[in-house]
Amino acid sequence: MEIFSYKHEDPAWARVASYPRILRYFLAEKQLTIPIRHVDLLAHENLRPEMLAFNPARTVPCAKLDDGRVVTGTLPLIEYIEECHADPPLIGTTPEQRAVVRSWMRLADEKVVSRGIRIYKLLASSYEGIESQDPAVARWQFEEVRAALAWFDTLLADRMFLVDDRFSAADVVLIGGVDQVQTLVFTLLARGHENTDAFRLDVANTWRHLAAWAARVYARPAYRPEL
Ligand SMILES: N[C@@H](CCC(=O)N[C@@H](CS)C(=O)NCC(=O)O)C(=O)O
Repeated sequence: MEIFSYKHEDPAWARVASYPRILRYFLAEKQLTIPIRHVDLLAHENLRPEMLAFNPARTVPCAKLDDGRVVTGTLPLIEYIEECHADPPLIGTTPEQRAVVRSWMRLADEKVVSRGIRIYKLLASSYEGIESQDPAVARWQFEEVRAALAWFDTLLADRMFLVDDRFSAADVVLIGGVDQVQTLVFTLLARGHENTDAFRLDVANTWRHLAAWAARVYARPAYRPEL
């Protein structure tokens, strides 16, 4: 398998592309080294005809399987890698564990990660002419993210990690989202916006339980801010 993905050289900006970073963190937790071919999103390499023919969904990360077919979408890719490399198990060892972890992976993605990326696409100059852009819609999505983080904060009041007090791929997905949504303000600053306060989030000083959970993830040997 060959993975196609993207990483900005500046770690602060690397956090903005949360899906590629989630996959890098997942691989680090699995202690796996799989070749990653760089796709330069800023140069729109993903939109080139040969890339679109291979990956019509156009997003990264994606992977070319040994049989030549493409797997696209971070969650399906993580699930595939877990199936190929069972140890250490990050999704689960029983059908029930896997079902529960997958449902929390999906919730973290839907409520935080995908919204964070949507906000970025609504605002970033690199998506001009590619995605519809609207700061008002971004602002509304941002409030949805804020509500989702408050929801996760309440849930995490009495658990160590998202599922069964055991670190799992669901935590990998959520931390990628939590890191990303706190960097959205860079996007606005880069575009010369002066009033960036509307997009500022400070998890550590806002949501006690979410912050304590994040600190537990940050303390894991495989986690590195510069991932
Ligand atoms: N649903 C996809 C979304 C991935 C995504 O939006 N990736 C961004 C980078 S973080 C991307 O490839 N953007 C390029 C584009 O949309 O043209 C997933 O789960 O992987």
